[in-house]
Amino acid sequence: MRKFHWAAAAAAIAAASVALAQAPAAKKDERQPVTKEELQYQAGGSPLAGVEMHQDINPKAPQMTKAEFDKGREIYFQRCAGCHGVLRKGATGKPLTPDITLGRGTEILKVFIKYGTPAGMPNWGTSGELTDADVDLMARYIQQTPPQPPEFGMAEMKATWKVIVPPEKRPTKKMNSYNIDNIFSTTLRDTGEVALIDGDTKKIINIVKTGYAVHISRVSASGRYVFVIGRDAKINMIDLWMEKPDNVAEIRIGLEARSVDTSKAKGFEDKLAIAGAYWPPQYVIMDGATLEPRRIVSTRGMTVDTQEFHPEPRVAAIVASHFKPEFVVNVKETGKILVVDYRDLKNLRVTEIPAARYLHDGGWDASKRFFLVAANQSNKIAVVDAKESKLAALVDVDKIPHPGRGANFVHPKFGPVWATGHLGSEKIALIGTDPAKNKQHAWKVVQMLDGQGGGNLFIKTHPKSSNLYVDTPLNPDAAIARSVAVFNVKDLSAKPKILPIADWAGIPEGQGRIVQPEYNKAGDEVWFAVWSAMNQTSALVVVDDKTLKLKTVIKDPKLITPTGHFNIYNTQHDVY
Ligand code: DHE
Repeated sequence: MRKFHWAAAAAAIAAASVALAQAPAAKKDERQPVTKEELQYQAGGSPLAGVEMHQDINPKAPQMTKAEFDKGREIYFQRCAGCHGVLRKGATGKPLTPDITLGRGTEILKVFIKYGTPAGMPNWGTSGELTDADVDLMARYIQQTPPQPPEFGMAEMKATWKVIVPPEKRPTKKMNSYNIDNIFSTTLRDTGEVALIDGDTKKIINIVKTGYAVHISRVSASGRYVFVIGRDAKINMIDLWMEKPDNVAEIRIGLEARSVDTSKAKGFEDKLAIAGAYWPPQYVIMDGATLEPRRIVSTRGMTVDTQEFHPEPRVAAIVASHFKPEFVVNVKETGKILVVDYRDLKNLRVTEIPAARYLHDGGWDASKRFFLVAANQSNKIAVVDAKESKLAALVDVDKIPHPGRGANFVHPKFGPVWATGHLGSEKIALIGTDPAKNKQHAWKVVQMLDGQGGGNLFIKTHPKSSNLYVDTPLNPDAAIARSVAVFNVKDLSAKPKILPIADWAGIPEGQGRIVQPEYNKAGDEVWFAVWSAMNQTSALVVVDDKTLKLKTVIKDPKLITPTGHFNIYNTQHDVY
């Protein structure tokens, strides 16, 4: 559906190009072309589609009724905002602010929207996703002044904050017989729920109601609480000590979000929680027992390289340091890493570390001193030294690194390494992480492995295992998206073994992408989600790590659209 129809588009593009050449010159665009895999990843729906926004009438823009404007806004936030930004300032996609779009005019914009471009803009019209009327509407919509979604401050947060079971009414000891360390919190993306699954018996313990399209689960320092954040910025706090683990508190910290974590430093265990928002661009520190919001900090500010003001720098990954009472907050569009010392929330001390654009996801090295995060538009990995609170290195890798939390193991030749896969290529980069004993290899790509193809999202190993699993859910080839590659970290010259996970689960061809390898606590089995559409069968597949053979398939009508799954012990201790 995202094929570029050259024959049909050639004449229109030629005409548009002439007109573009005559249009006022836009700033030089140094972004790399968008790959199919990246596009599929970025162009997810935003909860902002349903938010009422003010229509500012610009007499120079083509007229639109309120109904047309609202429809344009809805389509924009469902399909375009992920790449072009909430305020249309540009991110993976080009900026679409009126100073640019008014110069292009409706007819040229219609060509780009209908036919797409070789640089990665989808052919929304010829793919059948937008009608000609919608294309015309969107061409007019993007010439209007971008409407700004509302802010979300303390009053709005407090209005959504609920302590369902106050701390004094919670159990004083574990009230169930589950082996809590081996529970998995599995995202059921399209139903707004997580499934808590007993990793020992593979039975569902509870399906817990959460926000819309949960993104991640994180675990408190004690291992008792699970914090889940939805795309709609709703956080749910689940108590695993209850007879049937369930929600004890919830809050919304904005209108759109992806990241949450809790304080892990000695003396601060379970004391605080933190979440980062995509909109408004801010992070909030909360009470770790009740989610009461305590301190909100905006991330609006200057970009790391050109030092221009950015009005909507989204908060990407957040991790809690195990070393110091600090959170590491990664700000996407400014390319800055904020190290937030949480000892004194009133006189908050934030160290701003320059990295590169656009920071996305990452994880700790095996010693947990260094945090490695993808700067995906710069094809770099930024390394933060959490002990010194400063940048240790910027490492060049391949196209669009996407580590998830990455994978740590000891390379037979180069010592401790951390690995990342890539969205834009088949490469897996192994980076040396031991400046003390293997200085010559530290912060260098010591080896590149060849996986099955681009479209990798997650990669995983375990200290007790010699296998490295690499998924490829966004690869356009169904056979690759439905399988995973397994490397033997003791012999990296050998080709990877390919495990046909979706076939093993009996999921019909054309359905099911394999997402996120995750180990059980013992490190002897690996779980995968087979992610199908909402009206199709999905599954979780458990593989024996020693034999690489199928161990169990977990299927249940309630397991709808599983994506991420998080083992309690491994998430609590950052084991990966
Ligand atoms: Fe994610 C992690 C953002 C699309 C599943 N995702 C993250 C993190 C960020 C992020 C910032 C790191 C959080 C942290 O560590 O604190 N993800 C985004 C997006 O902006 C993007 C590109 C588009 C969107 O609109 O959301 C996006 N992500 C996806 C998907 O399409 C996935 C596969 C399915 C889904 O649920 O939408 C997906 N993202 C995940 C998962 C993690 C994640 C499972 C956690 C990985 C881990 O091991 O910790």
